[in-house]
Amino acid sequence: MIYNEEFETLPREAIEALQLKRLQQVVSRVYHTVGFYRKAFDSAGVTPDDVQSLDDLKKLPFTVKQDLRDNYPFGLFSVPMSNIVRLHASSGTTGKPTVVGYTKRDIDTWATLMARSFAAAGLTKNDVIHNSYGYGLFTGGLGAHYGAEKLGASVIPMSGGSTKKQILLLQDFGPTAICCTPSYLLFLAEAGREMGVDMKSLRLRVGILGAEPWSDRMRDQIEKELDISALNIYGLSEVMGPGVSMECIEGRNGLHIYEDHFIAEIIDPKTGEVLPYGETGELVFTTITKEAFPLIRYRTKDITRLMPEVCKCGRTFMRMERISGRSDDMLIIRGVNVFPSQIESVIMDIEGLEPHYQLIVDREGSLDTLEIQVEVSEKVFSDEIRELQNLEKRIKKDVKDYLGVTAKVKLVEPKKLQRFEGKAQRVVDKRNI
Ligand code: DLL
Repeated sequence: MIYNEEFETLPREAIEALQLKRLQQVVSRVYHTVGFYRKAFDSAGVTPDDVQSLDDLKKLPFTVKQDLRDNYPFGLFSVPMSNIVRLHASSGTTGKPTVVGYTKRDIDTWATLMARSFAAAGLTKNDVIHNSYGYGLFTGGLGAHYGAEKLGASVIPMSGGSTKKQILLLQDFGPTAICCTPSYLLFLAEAGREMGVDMKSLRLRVGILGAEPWSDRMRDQIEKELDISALNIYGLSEVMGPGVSMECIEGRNGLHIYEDHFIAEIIDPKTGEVLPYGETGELVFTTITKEAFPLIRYRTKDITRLMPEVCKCGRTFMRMERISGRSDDMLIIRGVNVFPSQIESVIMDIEGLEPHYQLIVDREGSLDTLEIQVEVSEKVFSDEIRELQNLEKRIKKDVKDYLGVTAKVKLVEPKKLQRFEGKAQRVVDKRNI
């Protein structure tokens, strides 16, 4: 079902006309209400009147995470605090969190976009949605919650953690959909099996999974272990939270960007130049309807490409490909660039390995080194040493052949590596420790 048929199936020209009108409004508003933008536009020599076409967007300066930090906590809000009804924050790895604010209308827009996302996953008011995204400052929990309610579905506000209880409710409440990170769903599947639960016999039909990079191979594994359809949802707190884009169950290939609310661009992360449709680069978003915290040309650091071909589901919004990584997650091992998700794809193609891995980056002399730690299945673990050595060799060879990187490989016994309730941390960087 298409939740907002009148918007989600607009012809291309109508989408672009709507985007331009909304872009002009937001650019003028931030120029007059947010000191940071006025200064940034002035020093770039542009005024709101210079935006006469969508192409003119590229005249505007970028906004980056550091700008949010410099204006911590509320400096980029464009409405008085009395109009803010909700705050969220993302912790990040260093320093102060990034704070975002919402007006009443922003919360309603967000709920609508999440309801759209659930509908794109084939869900209706008759579904029961088990929400294991964390509730709190993280946008996952409340974002999915409001969307599920807006759709009219029954929502189970489970949040993360309490794994045994999660399994119990999955059995007893019979949810038809689950929201969590893909890595946590695999962990739940494993925990369920240990409790003697047949995870395939649950009523679950679909997973709305995101908040971290994951590969198509990981999707296959999840679908196999739980007998569900595993769909990809994307978003970031700065832009709104989950529900900036979502894969549809009909296409299952690329995520529809909600273009009536966000304008996406792909740029070369090194030069900042806008790349032609279809090329891979850094995703940049401009929000065109947000009231409290509009963002102009925000550099996400997420790497993907836009897919202009029309999807078979009938939605006309442009799709983005599954995120392959973040520009700041990219590893450079002896000059070769690799993303953790590429390593994930290679190792998950090899029989006998579990979808639990960690990448240890270190330095020997002046060279960076990579060690792949990956769990083997119970069955392989009980094999002879020689078999394990062969498996190690195979991983090394495949990683070298496909990615051009020489890595050390360490096979780890089942269930040895850390599990995560939220976003998985795949890379341990020992170089700066
Ligand atoms: O992770 C919002 C969210 C919650 C999205 C629940 C989906 C589901 P942040 O904590 O601000 O917000 O982190 C945003 O997470 O820039 C990406 O690097 C990454 N990310 C989010 N969704 C995906 C995805 C939420 N589907 C950052 N695939 C983003 C890959 C994702 N990476």
